[in-house]
Amino acid sequence: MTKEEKQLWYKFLCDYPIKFTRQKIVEKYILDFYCSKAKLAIELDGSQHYTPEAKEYDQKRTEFLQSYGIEVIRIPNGDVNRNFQGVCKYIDIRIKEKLKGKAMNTKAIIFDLDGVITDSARYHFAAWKELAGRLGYKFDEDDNERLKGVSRMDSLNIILEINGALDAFTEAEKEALCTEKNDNYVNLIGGVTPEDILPGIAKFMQDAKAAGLKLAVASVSKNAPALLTSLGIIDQFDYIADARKISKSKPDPEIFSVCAESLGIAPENCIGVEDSQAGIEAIKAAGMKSIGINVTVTSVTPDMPLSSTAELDFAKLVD
Ligand code: B16
Ligand code: MG
Repeated sequence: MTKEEKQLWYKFLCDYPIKFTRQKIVEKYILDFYCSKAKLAIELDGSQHYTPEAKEYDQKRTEFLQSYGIEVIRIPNGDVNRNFQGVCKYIDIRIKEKLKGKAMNTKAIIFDLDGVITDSARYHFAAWKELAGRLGYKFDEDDNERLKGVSRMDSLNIILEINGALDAFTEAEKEALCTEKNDNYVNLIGGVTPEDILPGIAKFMQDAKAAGLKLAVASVSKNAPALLTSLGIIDQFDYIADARKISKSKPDPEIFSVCAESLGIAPENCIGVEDSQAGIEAIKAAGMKSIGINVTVTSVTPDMPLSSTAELDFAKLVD
């Protein structure tokens, strides 16, 4: 292999979401590149591999590895030189085929938005706090935990309930209070840019897409499309739930179920990512696996609890 080829391979294999090992030893053989998750070996063949003796040797070696359940892909050096991108694409396709139905049960990742993709949860809190302050109501961070994943009107009702004021306003007045909170919120998120995507999210999305998974957003926020546009990632998703058409707040599974149905993927093949207890309950009720991001209240434990989005690692899902 030339130095340039080595660099190209290094770049491809480093960037690839599923891990490869170089010079993997399997009994008496050394494999050029090996992906243990897919049980796939990549062998790079120079001209010395094309003599009848070498071909026979390689054939025996392939059969031996097959007896270990390892598939061997042989790539002539000439192909690497002529069309390296094509070779990478081919390896990618073979890996996906190998993982399909085996390790990769997951076919879609469904993301909550506020508190998962970006830290807009703190803006929701600030906007409600401003309204509560004007009304002379108590509202602190603990109270705010109950609002995560909950629709605008349901959130207002929780604040009113906390303050013994459930009957203090007519429906029209409550609508006006919700509008006031939303105006505060829209103002606060006005300066959001791609820089506000939480750590680890972009890489996790990129790796999932590279492995052929579908991505969706299950946010009950009516501001979700605007926020995703400001973050510059709205085009990355295969489906974005329309909060205006969702009639039940999390913990009801409706929004996650709608995402799975719209993607045409069974719930058991979906993973939901959430930062709220209501969201984790919704994911579980929808029959999906859950990743919890710093979920502090725990009536239902996430299948994979993480303390921040920076810990998201796509390779850990492929097991
Ligand atoms: P909006 P998520 C939810 O978004 C928030 O967690 C929740 O605090 C908010 O009240 C709700 O969206 C409605 O948002 O007022 O913008 O329509 O966590 O489901 O992404
Ligand atoms: Mg959330």
